[in-house]
Amino acid sequence: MEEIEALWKEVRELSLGESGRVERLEFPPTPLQFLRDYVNHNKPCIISNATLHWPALSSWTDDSYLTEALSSADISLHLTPHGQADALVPLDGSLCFASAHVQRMPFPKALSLITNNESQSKLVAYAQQQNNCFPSEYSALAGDCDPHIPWASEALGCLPDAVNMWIGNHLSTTSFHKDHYENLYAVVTGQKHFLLLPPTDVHRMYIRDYPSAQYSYSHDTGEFTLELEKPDRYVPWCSVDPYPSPEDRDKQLSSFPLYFDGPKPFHCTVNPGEILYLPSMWFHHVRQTPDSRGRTIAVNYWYDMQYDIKYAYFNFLQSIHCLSVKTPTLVETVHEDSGSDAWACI
Ligand SMILES: O=C(O)CCC(=O)C(=O)O
Repeated sequence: MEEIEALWKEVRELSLGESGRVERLEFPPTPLQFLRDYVNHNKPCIISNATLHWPALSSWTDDSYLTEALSSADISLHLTPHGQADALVPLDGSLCFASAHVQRMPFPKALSLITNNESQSKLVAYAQQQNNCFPSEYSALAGDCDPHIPWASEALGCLPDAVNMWIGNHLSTTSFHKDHYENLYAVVTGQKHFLLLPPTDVHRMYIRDYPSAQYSYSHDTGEFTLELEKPDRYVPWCSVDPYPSPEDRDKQLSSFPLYFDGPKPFHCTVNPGEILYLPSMWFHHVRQTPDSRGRTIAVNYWYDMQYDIKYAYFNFLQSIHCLSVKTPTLVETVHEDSGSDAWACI
């Protein structure tokens, strides 16, 4: 295990830096600079003044512009009781991987559900369809943003595989996960807060298989039900909640010491007009602060990643099963002078 902890340290010392901050570029890089300094190093950065020419930056702050442009568009809205779509939630005494109730509805109705801040409401709506929804469901807004990010497309040698729209409120949260894409994430209004961990920190995420479950929402009763998928299906998912509730805090800290006691995650806030380069395979957790109209809007561009030697190394690392060992007898047999939270690699 010491070798794996040394790896976390070394990638920070040699490449990512030890401050826990994500580098900010004042202006978009050239394709060469982007490729050489960030993509090749699998290193995130934030690019300021990246989208100032997009009409979206001014027009999407106006609800009536959006509802008129999309008056006849149906969009996919994700509904959950607490704002955590695709996340671990308790069911019958254990945790399951719960997917949101997804409903297609006219955009004006969807926007009013997203920005509905009634404190007694038990429903959190998040427009977060991830199937290249921007050019399809939101095609009326296509002229408000660039169809791709030119310096990124040139550096990566391709156009994006998918462009997605994200419209959420202060409760919308995305739990820790990773994607097999190079991600250019542009915030249009409101702010997004990311926690990031490099792929080399995979063992700190405690990825486990969870039974998959599905929320259903009844508009008549205003209640959600959550049921396990039939036939059973298991989803490998990160176990760590980096912002546990006060009641859950001690349990999280003691169950996931490698996350909570290890190097701090990279933390950044992405503002309107900025793009986060989120490299492929990085673990990310996302929260948001809405604008004065109660919503955060972002558009992201997923580019295919290179399945190269870094990918092969990562798969190898992930295949080494490290267990956080709590049983003193087992610890002693594996690593004589370890503390009570020692590790075994098998
Ligand atoms: O904005 C979010 O809530 C999540 C974004 C995300 O996970 C992604 O772009 O891969």
